[in-house]
Amino acid sequence: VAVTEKNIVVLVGGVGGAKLALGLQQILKPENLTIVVNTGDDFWHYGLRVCPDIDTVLYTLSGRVNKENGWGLVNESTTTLQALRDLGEETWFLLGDKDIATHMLRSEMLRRGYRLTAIVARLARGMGIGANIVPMTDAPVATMVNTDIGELEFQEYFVKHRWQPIVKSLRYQGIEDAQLSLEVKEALAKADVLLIAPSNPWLSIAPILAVVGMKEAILARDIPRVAVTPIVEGKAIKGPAAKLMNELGYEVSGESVAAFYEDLITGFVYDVRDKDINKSNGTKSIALDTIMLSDDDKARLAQQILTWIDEKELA
Ligand code: FO1
Repeated sequence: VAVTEKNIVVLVGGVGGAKLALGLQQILKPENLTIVVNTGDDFWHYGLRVCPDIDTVLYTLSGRVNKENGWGLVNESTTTLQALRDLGEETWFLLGDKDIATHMLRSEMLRRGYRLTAIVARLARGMGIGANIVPMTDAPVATMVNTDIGELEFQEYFVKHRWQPIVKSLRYQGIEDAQLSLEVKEALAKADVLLIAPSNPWLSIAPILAVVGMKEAILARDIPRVAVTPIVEGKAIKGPAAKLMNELGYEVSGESVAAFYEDLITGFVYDVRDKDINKSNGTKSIALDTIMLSDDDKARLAQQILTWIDEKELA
C-alpha cells in the first residue's frame, strides 16, 4: 500500500500539533486521518465550555485560524470582551466574538447531553473538515499546574500568568474517570501508523496518554509509532516546553523527549539543526526540518515522516 492509503492516527495538543495535522490533511484522504486531541486545557469561562486545543485544530484544518497567534479566528472582533471590560471584568482570556459562537454551540450541546466527541464532529462538519477530529475522552479532565505561587488551572497558568510561575508538578484532574471513547478505540484499532505531534510532551501529550486504557490500546498495535520533537536547538518552537522541562529537571533536548516516550515509540524525528543526536537508546531516528512556517512546510514534513516510516517499516 502506498503511504497515503494508510490510516494515520496523530496525537496532538495545540498550535504545533495542529500544524502537523494540517500537513497530514494536505497529503491524506480525509477518511484516513484521525486526530486525537488533548482536552486537559479545557475549562468553563463565563458559563461557556472552552476547548482551546480542539478549537485550534478545527480552526487550523478549516483555514480559519489566526496565523499570527496560531489560535483563535482570523478577521475576529472583540466587542463582547470590551463589553465585559466596561462592566469592570478583568478579561485576561481573549475571547473573540466569532469564537464565542463556537463555545455557545458546544456548551448548549453539552447541556443537552451530547458527548464531546459528537459535538466536535458537529463543529468539524460545520467547518467543512473531512478528517476525523476526536477528543482524547468524553470525560472532563483538567490539567492542574502546581507552581511556586500555588496550584493553578491550566489557562490561569498559561494565559493569566503567561507561564511565568515555576512548575513543580502536574496532575490531570478527573483522569481516573476518563475512559477511551469508542471512536478513539476504533481509530487505534485500524491505525497503520501512530504519530505523536511536536506538541508539549507534559502539557499536551501526557494527558492523552493518561486516559484509562490509552497506552494499552496503543501498545496493543504492532505498528510504527513515531514522535516528532517539539525541541529544536534546546528551545521550544512556541510556548513553555523548554522552560517546563528545565523546571521539571530534564535536560532540554530532543533526546530527553525521545526518552520520555521511550516505552511507547518505535521511531523519533529530531530536527536537522540538532546534529549531534545520541541514538543510543535503540529507537530508530531521523533528522528532518521540523520547523513548519508555510503550509507547504507542513505538507513536506508530513510527507517526509510517512515516507521514512514506509521505507524503514518501523514496527
Ligand atoms: N492563548 C493566549 O496566550 N492568550 C489568550 O488570551 C488566549 C485565548 C484563547 C481563546 C480561545 C482559544 O481557543 C485559545 C486561546 N488561547 C490563548 C490559546 C490557549 O491558551 C491554548 O491553550 C494554548 O495555545 C495551549 O495549547
